[in-house]
Amino acid sequence: MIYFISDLHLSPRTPGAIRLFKAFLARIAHPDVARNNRLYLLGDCFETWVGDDDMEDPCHQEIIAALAQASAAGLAIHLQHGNRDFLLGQDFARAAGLTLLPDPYVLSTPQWQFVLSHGDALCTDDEAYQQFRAQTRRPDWQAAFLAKPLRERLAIAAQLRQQSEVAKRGKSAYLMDLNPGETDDFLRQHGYATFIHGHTHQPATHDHIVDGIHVERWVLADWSEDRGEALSWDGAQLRRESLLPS
Ligand code: LP5
Ligand code: MN
Repeated sequence: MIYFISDLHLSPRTPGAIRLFKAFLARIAHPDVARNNRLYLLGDCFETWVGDDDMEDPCHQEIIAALAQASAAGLAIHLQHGNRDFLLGQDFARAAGLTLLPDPYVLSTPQWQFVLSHGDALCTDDEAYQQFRAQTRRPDWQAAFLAKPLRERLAIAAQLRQQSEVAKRGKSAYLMDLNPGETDDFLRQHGYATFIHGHTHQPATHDHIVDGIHVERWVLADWSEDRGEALSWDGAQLRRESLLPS
């Protein structure tokens, strides 16, 4: 099975979501099945990530240990960056036993082709966000940010989160969604592969007709304290699965 999840937004303030995630990992990385499974994390696994030197945080330790254990059991784990955790780096990847993927990433399986992305890059109507995104993805900006003391980076991230919540109140749902024309171009550029993404927190399955070809777009749900969601591919079908506390 191949599993896709995104937008877990894990932090010390989400003990319920962390429990759901650990239970999910333990199930799909059970020694009887781990080697037959694969996990794709499509961004915003963490509420924020300010640099790999923040791995000492006990909450981060707990999540990294769970990922490393699942990986050691034979589960292949792949991760894309989200807009909140784009600073996850190779030190984190090594510690968690996973590989970092580019965004977008084309996943070819013997039966089907998928294109995976966090999704934020296609929200082009949200100009304020795209400007912020372009700036904060620049290597010189990131180097300057990472050179600041950890405490200061944590404070900046907390401030940015607050500013983001305030900014979103003034934005319409349409503005924060993927731009339809950009999405069609994206599907064309990626061979009309089935598109799986997160970010918008608007779970749905959309049908696009691009150049007369039917293309599906599966939007993953974000997680909360008492519910997660995984999408699974068994070689024939995509299925949504609710993850609930045991
Ligand atoms: O995340 P979410 O769902 O709330 O909203 C996103 C967009 N917001 C963001 C910001 C993140 O929430 C917080 C980022 C924390 C990162 C930690 C590392 C910091 C590194 C920085 C330096 C390398 O992504 C939101 C979208 C929404 O998705 C829907 O798509 O609308 O966009 C915004 O809120 C952006 C605002 O509109 C503009 C913000 C201007 C802030 C300017 C400050 C610049 C100075 C930066 C100082 C480091
Ligand atoms: Mn996001």
